[in-house]
Amino acid sequence: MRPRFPLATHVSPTDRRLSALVRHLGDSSASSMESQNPNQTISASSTAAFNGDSVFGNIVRAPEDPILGVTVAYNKDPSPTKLNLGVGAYRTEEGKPLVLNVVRRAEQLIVNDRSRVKEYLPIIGLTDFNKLSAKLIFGTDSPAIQENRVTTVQCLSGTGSLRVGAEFLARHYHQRLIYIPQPTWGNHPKIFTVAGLSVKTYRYYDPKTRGLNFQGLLEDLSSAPSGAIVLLHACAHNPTGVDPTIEQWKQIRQLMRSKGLLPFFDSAYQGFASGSLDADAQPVRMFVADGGECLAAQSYAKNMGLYGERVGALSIVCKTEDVASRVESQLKLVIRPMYSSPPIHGASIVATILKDKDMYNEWTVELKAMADRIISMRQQLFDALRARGTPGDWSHIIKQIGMFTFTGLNTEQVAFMTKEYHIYMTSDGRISMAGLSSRTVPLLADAIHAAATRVV
Ligand code: PLA
Repeated sequence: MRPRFPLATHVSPTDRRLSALVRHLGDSSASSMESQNPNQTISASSTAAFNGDSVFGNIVRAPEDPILGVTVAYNKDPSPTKLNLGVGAYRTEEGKPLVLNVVRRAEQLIVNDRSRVKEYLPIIGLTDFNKLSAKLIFGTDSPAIQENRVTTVQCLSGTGSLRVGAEFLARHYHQRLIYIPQPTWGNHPKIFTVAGLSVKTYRYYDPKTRGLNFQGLLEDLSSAPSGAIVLLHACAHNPTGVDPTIEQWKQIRQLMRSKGLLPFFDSAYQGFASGSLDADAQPVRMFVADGGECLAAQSYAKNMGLYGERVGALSIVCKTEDVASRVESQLKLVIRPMYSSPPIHGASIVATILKDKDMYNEWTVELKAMADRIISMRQQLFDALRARGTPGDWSHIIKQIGMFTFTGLNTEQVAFMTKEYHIYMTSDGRISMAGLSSRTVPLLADAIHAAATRVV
């Protein structure tokens, strides 16, 4: 319901007229409160509240989030065969969320260690966690780390790391323009815009080839103004599952460095693309190896299955140690008024695992098993569509990498699959391969077959 009067923050002549009207109409509560506090501003909204209307009555209902809203709709569906392939969250063959064994072990160690306390962490988080996170993404022998010119701050998962990085850039970087791929993760434009950056897109995906539009990408980055920030998915591009080859990365790096474009890597899937943590970090390491500067946002949501722990890191690689320490001092000023300091539990789990050789190895085995299961789902879905003779070329299902397949199904086909088959996915036709299992592949293949033949 809309309020009767517009919101106001100061006393305008209209407000005075309205409060006089309220008094005239005998609303004693309103007039008595006014007289108790002469400094209180009298607004039309407060008069609305005194009358029993909400001061928030004019708030328009927001739409659900395009990705997380899929789960909201899924949860409401009573169908026993419903399937959620919306959000990128790993499920086992039994369709259950997975807590890694190594994570359980680390948690047990943490719980048993009575010397651990729940004091506030420093503004930038757990020192060990930050050091180990930098090594994980830049490599243990990274010269930038050895030269102390990387600052790493613990943040609230990948999203929080992007947000802190964006806010820092908006305050301190000379160029407030960021280029993001077209398409990209739906939260990217929102994160950067709300931080105060201007967002433009560069061509990335070619729907005709279902592959990279490399020419378009190079052209768009060539015409970007010098110094512009460029958001790059470190690996397993979301939603397309299409990554540049190492040769293409080399050209992208050359172009960006020659134009002085600032790379901002989003690394939300390290280890999930190939199953190897080092292989998936190669593009980032290539940019760091040339001695140039860059930012990297890391998430442990997917590769350690720590989704709800909200654990991630932002690293800024600088030219010198002195610059890095000044950058870090400013990052603290960004973080402190936002959430003061990050949570301790998730970062302790990560640090425990990364610190211990045996646990680290166990993690890599479990991570590889998740990546391999996703790859096997790709093959099974592809085979199932071929067996059904589904019209179209579906080879992109096995060519794309990471958590998602960008199927090419359109909005109507997606809506049809949800309505008729209770299969939930984002409206752009993205499916989370990590949510599939051998048991559910036939259902999905039937649904895609029906959509491809009946909804055109
Ligand atoms: N960056 C990319 C490219 C992502 O895909 C996601 C998560 C994040 C960052 C942020 O993850 P985090 O904050 O949880 O670490 N994308 C998911 C979930 C998996 C989501 O939308 O929040 C997705 O389904 O696209």
